Amino acid sequence: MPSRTSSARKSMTVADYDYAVKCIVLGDSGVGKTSLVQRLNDNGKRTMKTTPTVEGIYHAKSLKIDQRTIQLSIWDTAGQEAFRSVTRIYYRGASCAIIIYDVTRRSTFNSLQSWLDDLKAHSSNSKAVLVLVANKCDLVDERAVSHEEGQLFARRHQMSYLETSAEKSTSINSMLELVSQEVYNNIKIGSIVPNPESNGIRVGRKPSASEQEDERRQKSSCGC
Ligand SMILES: Nc1nc2c(ncn2[C@@H]2O[C@H](COP(=O)(O)OP(=O)(O)OP(=O)(O)O)[C@@H](O)[C@H]2O)c(=O)[nH]1
Ligand SMILES: [Mg+2]
Repeated sequence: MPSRTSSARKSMTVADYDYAVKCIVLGDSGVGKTSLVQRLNDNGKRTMKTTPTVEGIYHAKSLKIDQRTIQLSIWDTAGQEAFRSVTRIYYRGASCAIIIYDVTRRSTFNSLQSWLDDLKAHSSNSKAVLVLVANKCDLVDERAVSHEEGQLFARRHQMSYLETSAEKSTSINSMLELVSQEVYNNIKIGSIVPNPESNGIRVGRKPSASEQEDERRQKSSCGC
C-alpha cells in the first residue's frame, strides 16, 4: 500500500483549494527524489536520512498561484529498475512530472530519455507538464553534467529546467512553484481542461463570477 505523510492526513474540504493537481517525481535511484520531497515539510531543519524507496510515498503541499490555491498531491516514486512496474502505477492521471538527475552521476542524466519514453508509453495524459531538475548542485567539485547540457536537454524536450540541492535546501519551493504555475497557466488559457481521470486535475472551489470573467478575458486575449 502507498504511504502517506502526516501532512497529507489532514482532510481537505472542497472549499480548501481551487485545483487539486497530481504530480509525480521520477528519476534513477539515488538522485535525491525522497530527499527533495522530504525537505518540503521540514524547512531544511532535519538531517537528510533516506532509504531506497520501494513504493509511492504521498506528500501534500498547498501553494498560492495568482490568488488561486493549488493543492499538489506529490508522489515520490522508486527509482530502482526492479520497482519500475510499481512506479508506472503512479503515472496514471499525473498532471505533471518532475524528472530528476544527479549532476555528479552522468548515468542518471543518460537515463532521462528512458524516463521520458516510459512516461509517454504509460501515462494517460499527453499534456503533462514536465520539469527537469538537476539535483546535488552543492557538490560543485564532483559535478559531471554541466548546467548548459541540462538546459539543452530541457529545451529539446519542452521542459523547464531548475538546479536544486536537497542538502542545502536550494530551490525546492521554486520547483513546486514552477510546476504549479505551468499547470495553472495551461488551465487558464484553456489548453488543459481539468479532468481527474485523464489529466489528474480536480476543480475544488467554484470560481466566482469575477474570476470567471477574468479567465474568459485571458483566454480571448491569447486567442486560444
Ligand atoms: N550532497 C547531496 N546529497 C544528496 C542530495 N540529495 C540527496 N542526496 C543524498 O543522495 C542519497 C540518495 O538520496 P534519496 O533521496 O534516497 O534518493 P532517491 O532518488 O529517493 O532514491 P530511490 O528511492 O532509490 O529512487 C542520500 O544519501 C542523500 O542524502 C543533495 O542535494 N546533495
Ligand atoms: Mg527515494
